[in-house]
Amino acid sequence: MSRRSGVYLLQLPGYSVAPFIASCDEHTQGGGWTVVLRRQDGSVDFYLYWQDFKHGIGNAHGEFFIGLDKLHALTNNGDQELLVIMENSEGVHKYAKYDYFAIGDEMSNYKLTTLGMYSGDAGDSLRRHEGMSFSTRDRDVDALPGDNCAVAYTGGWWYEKCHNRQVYY
Ligand SMILES: [Ca+2]
Repeated sequence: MSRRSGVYLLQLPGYSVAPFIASCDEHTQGGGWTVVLRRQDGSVDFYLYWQDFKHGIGNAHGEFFIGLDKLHALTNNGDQELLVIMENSEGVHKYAKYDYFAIGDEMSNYKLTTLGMYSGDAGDSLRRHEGMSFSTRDRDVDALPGDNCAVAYTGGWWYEKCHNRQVYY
């Protein structure tokens, strides 16, 4: 492999003719990963709105989210795996890997349609979000009647219910 990790221009059929900037990881677990979300130091505010999550947040060099339209196109253009890596303050890494991952389009509220088989040592904690729609502070489509989990957790996600945390307004 001569490919190197870094920032590349990607072009996604079904998204746009024009390429966009993406970050690629060519060393973790064999490489070939497109970075779709990176949270590392709190430098970017993710308590944002539907349009922000739709188009993307931050930039490919730092904390960022690729955007739901691109994530939909990426996960509907051939089978994709999902790798989640977590690092604690002591530098210990854990991971969760899914052998298949796809989300729906905006009409479905970017529903997390499919998570494949889990492997890893971080726990299968994404499983409860399978089948959920993507909620943001201005669009509550979670599975909890009334309160908006995206407000309670100050960020967008495929929230199910958030009973274990108080909802603030
Ligand atoms: Ca709700």
